[in-house]
Amino acid sequence: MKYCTLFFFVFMGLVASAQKKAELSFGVSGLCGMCENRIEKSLDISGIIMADWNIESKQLAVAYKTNKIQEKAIHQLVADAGHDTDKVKASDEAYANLHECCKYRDGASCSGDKEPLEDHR
Ligand SMILES: [Cu+2]
Repeated sequence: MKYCTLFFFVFMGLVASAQKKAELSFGVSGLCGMCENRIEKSLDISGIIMADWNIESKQLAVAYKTNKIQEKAIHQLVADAGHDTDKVKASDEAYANLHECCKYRDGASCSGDKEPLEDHR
């Protein structure tokens, strides 16, 4: 009986830690499929359960574990990849690293999600 009680508490502990997750959605600047890959890849880390950027609405949906990462850090990761979020602006340096067609601040436009070949002629 004693062991049953112990297992019960261990089990409840696991359930509780597994439930420490949250979801959020915020705006992220970007243009094309390459941006989508870049944004989602920037959140391909431990603690992030799911990251999905919508190219039409420019909204990024994220599911994450609150004991591993904080909301602010998520914004920072995306900004570090060169994309402005609702709360954190990308540094000029990070922005400069973007592909030419992804420079959303300068009115760039992507032709679909293909990489333009005539770029560095
Ligand atoms: Cu792009």
